[in-house]
Amino acid sequence: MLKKIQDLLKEVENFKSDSLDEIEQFRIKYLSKKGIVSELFSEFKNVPVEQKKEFGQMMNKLKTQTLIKVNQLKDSFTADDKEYSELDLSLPGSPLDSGSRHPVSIVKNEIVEIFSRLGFTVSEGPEIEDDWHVFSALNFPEEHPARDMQDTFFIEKNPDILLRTHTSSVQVHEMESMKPPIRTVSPGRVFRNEAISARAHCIFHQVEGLYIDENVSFADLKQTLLYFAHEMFGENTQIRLRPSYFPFTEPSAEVDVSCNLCGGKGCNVCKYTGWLEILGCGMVDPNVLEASGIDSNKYTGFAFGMGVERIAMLKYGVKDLRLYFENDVRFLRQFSSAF
Ligand code: 2U9
Repeated sequence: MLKKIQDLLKEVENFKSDSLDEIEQFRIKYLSKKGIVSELFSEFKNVPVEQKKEFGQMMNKLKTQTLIKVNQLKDSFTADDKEYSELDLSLPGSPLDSGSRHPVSIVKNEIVEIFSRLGFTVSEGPEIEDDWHVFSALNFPEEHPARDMQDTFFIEKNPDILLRTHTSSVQVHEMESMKPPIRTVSPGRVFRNEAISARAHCIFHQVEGLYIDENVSFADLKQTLLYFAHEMFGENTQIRLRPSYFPFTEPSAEVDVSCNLCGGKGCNVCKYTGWLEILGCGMVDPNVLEASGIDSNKYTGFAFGMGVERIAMLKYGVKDLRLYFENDVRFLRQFSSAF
């Protein structure tokens, strides 16, 4: 009996195969319920007492050596071979969940890209600001409602520190540290103390632009904005400027683009006016230039500002601003872009 086990151990040791089928047959021959190892174990009762110990040890050796051999031979196959042998090719593939940019980032990047083609640099700055950079340097009078707690988030312990309400503050830093010509856009997050609704949110994104040099005119502003409208909404887009008021620009205007859904005829998106408001703009008030140390007799400038969510709503036909902040992947995965 012991001699038989010795022979089987040799047979196991010498077994070689590069066929998965053959290896499986070998495993069944030795290790299955009715295989050689089980059959021999069932002989245990017939083994003389003085040989039982050695028989048990050799049988255990035979069993483990066979298992090791089978596993070694199976492991020697490449991952690909194994995959093919174990893969059910009739199963549907698992979907690849690739990420995509947030629609607000896509539109922000597109706006920045359009102005960079006109030579605008990109400037960024802090979201927590002081009163000077958000209000005083921008010609906001002391009693202006934006300075009110109802409209702006102030830091409780120091009313001079607040969350910026616009990215114009970044451009004040730029004017303080750079000499004209200055031609820059400032994208970023801004904060206003507003009740959240489909049309308003307490956090949103802006891109503001500033161009200061000698002889910068309102005509330069109009042509820059027309270029932007063509690039963003298509070359048949028209713009119109309506007089407005901002503390930091004089004269000031609000800018509409022709509604490209109805071609200007009127629809429910443009509320039957044929026009959609996209941004505000104007010539930088001389007080603003002087507050940052720029000679308003030598230099003039134009500025503009737009809400990114609003532009994205117009571009994608999104009806509710809150969708941008809910992070629902069913909404987010609808957007893809080169930007
Ligand atoms: C400096 C001086 C002037 C930036 C400007 C607007 C007009 C404007 C709004 C559009 C929608 C803000 O997001 S919104 O609520 N902005 O109408 N912004 S001019 O003027 C500046 C900027 C920087 C130094």
